[in-house]
Amino acid sequence: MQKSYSRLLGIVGKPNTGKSTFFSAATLAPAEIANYPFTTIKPNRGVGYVRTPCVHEEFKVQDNPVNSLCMEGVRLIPVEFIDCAGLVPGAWQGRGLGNQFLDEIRKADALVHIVDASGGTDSEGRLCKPGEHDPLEDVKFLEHEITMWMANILKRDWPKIARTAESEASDLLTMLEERLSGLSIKRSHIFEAIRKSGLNAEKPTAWSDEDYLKFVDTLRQVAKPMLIAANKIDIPADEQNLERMKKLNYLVVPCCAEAELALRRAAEKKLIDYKPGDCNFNITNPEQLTQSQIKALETIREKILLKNGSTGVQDAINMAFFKLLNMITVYPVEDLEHLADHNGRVLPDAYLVPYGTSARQLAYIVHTELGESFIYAVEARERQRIGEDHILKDRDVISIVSAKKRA
Ligand SMILES: Nc1nc2c(ncn2[C@@H]2O[C@H](COP(=O)(O)OP(=O)(O)OP(=O)(O)O)[C@@H](O)[C@H]2O)c(=O)[nH]1
Ligand SMILES: [Mg+2]
Repeated sequence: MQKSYSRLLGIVGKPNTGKSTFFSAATLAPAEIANYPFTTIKPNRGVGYVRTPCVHEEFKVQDNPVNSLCMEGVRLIPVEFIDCAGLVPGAWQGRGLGNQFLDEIRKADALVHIVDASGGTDSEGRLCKPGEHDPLEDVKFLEHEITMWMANILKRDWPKIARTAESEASDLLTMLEERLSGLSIKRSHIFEAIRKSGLNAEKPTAWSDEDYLKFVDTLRQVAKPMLIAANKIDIPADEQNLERMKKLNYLVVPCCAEAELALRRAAEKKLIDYKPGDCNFNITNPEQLTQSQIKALETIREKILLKNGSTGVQDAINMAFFKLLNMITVYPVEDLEHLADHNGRVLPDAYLVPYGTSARQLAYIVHTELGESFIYAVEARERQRIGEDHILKDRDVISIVSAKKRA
């Protein structure tokens, strides 16, 4: 069993855009939802799933999932979400629930920005006529708030860090790494941000205020990658909004969080057959539904699923893990013959790991002891022996042979 969830996804945006609705749809955890700003005051945390085709059909076996679920050939791997309080302009200076909100995203590895694509909420999240507010402004403002928040955290120590990096042996990367570790910012992120911003890491004292902000802004993009969930697509709006958002260089996923929540709740009560992310559903128990409930479900089918291919919620989650964070799925097994663990459970675990993970790193992820006593691994599809440095591929089934035991 994977003890800790591999990554945390932050659900962010201004108030009243549907963050808690998205969160609830993704996790089925209760969260307060209402059509006024600042409904969420304390962040909600919960577990949802990444969806991927399971390998059991390809290997022609029946599986017994342990750390994940398998529904009709779809493997659902748990991941953690945090639903943040809404953010208003000036939050980095403490406006609204500003600093509290920003503190919540410290631990997030990637962000889903829930934008009200209908333009029916103003910059503070108050209801207005659809189309009255330009959703592109929300994208710019959120980038600015997060960058300024990060810049502010580092600002006090920056002159000293820059001076020390130049005058002593201690390098800039190490000092920034220490200072920023509480924000889930890694050395590789800092390295990448310096490289991308084209600044001279040998002479940080020469960086202007503008250079410093450019570095922090780049660091935000690298360390807190973000995609846009263009929510409330059920409300008729200017179709150009989506196109204009895509030009901002983001992954943009059209969404109807409200529809996903309705479908997930109906599926939970076994009223419909629906897996998160499906393109359609079957009503299984019509006698338990009122006419108006059936009508509402049919409207979702017609206006959202048939039109857009899905509600977009699961697509946004999958894109966050597979595209923004570049993760893959791997299935470690002990018994290569039966693709089972030591209890005979077939394909028990599916792990989400970053692309670039080696066979030995996987062994360490499964268990420290297994990593330490690693000898070699076998890839089940080709039945090929692989060495410790072998880089794993998506949907690999891997048996690890160690000096102590197999896994
Ligand atoms: N039409 C439509 N309304 C939605 C959708 N998603 C959420 N809403 C509505 O938008 C309003 C705000 O939803 P919440 O989920 O509470 O929004 P929030 O972003 O968490 O708001 P705060 O916690 O106040 O920041 C509620 O009335 C929801 O029912 C959607 O896809 N379509
Ligand atoms: Mg909320």
